[in-house]
Amino acid sequence: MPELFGHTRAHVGPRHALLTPANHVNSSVPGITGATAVVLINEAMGAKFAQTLVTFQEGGRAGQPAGGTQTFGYIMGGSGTVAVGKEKAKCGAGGYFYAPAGHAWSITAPKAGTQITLFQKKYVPLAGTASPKPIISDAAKVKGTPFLGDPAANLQVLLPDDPSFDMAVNVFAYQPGGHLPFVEIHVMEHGLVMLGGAGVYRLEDSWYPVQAGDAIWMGPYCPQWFVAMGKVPASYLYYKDVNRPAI
Ligand code: UGY
Ligand code: MN
Repeated sequence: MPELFGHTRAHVGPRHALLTPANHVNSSVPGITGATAVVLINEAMGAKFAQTLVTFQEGGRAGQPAGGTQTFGYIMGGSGTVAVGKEKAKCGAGGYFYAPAGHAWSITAPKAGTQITLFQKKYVPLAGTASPKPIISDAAKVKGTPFLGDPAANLQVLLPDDPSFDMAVNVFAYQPGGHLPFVEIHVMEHGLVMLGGAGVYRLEDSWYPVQAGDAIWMGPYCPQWFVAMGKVPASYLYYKDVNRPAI
């Protein structure tokens, strides 16, 4: 029981953070009813996006009217009806949606216990490029590729690789012992949630044991590396900002 006597695996610093399910505290968020919402990452932490975990009771609802914010939602478990603009579909675990800025979205009729991770960011338009279109899809339909040729690290890119998008969301799955090939240091931020398995995440100069349900913020230039440990594959869902000028 690591939380006994005030211990925690969590850490919150200026360039990275780890939050575990044992640290969760609910917030009341406009547009979310009949559900708990935990704002894991947002501007108050130093990030330029928000990552929120929503857990529905029966009859719960989440949604937002059209505005300047874009929303990506991923169903971690359970099911519900997703609507983005005029599109509507029933989605189960692995289902996801993307609501561009200017499009309302909602999740209704959730099975009790359904959990969704939301990544939200103010959209930055790119001159001469049209805005992205709404998407409702399923990760099971997205083919993965070995990351930099390594079959032990499989990457699924859930949003189109297209300059109109200023955010990417991917699923990374590692065989036991699979790891990032080198310590990455880059300008892009990440928001991440462990979907399954376990491993060790290096963030700056600290190494953290992590497991399903843990959430991580990596700010710009946060040195990062991951190795999957244990006897089952490990996977995580993660956000990153992309496709915009350096200055
Ligand atoms: O897309 C990425 O930057 C990815 N390789 N980073 C990560 O998994 N921490
Ligand atoms: Mn990275």
